[in-house]
Amino acid sequence: MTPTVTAFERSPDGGKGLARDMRVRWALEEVGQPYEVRLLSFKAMKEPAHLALHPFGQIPTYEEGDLALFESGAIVFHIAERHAGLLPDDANARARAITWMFAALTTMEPPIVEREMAMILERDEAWYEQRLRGLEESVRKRLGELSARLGDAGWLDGGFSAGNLLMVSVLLRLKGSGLLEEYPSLAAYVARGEARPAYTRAFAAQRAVFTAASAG
Ligand code: GTB
Repeated sequence: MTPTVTAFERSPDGGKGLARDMRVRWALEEVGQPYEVRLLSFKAMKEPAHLALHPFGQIPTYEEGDLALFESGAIVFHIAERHAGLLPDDANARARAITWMFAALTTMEPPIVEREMAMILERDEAWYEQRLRGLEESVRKRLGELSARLGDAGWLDGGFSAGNLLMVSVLLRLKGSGLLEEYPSLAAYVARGEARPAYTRAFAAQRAVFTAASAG
């Protein structure tokens, strides 16, 4: 059964692939599972039909037969469990890959998002510069720790996995900020993710939505 993913009809990121449908598209491309996309306006995301799928009125959601999921991490985990390629067979290696999924979403992503939100919402506050410096230090701390763990390996904990897919997806939000670039091994790690054919296909698909919306 072909799953359906929801995505922004017009992504505020201008087609940079930063919205969270991108990680789901990437996971589906990695495992070779075709999918359909239902595009939603901000208004439609808050209407009953979508709220029945997503209690918080957000994207992405994932529908497959009578299964409906929300939360990008849970969706990527579901895809990784149902298909070969994103989680190792060895039970311990699999548990470690899942640990990296949680690390990406609960340790790395929050300070990155907090910094982004401050840059959008708090820019006019008198204390903005000081707060921004503090938030950047929080992000640097995590990047330094992650960089130390990655060392000169290609991927976290062995081969490419759902943990690496989510970690690269999260770090991509920092691309061009200067912060990621302070850690060359992490910048190279992100570039390795972006170079994967599955990533390229997923990126092109979400970019095509933005291009079509801009033309229309
Ligand atoms: N924890 C949830 C998950 O992982 O699935 C979070 C889902 C979420 O934040 N969805 C966002 C959304 O639907 C889109 S991805 N927002 C609309 C709303 O809440 O009303 C977050 C996002 C949005 C825009 C950019 N951007 O423009 O760069 C990047 C990321």
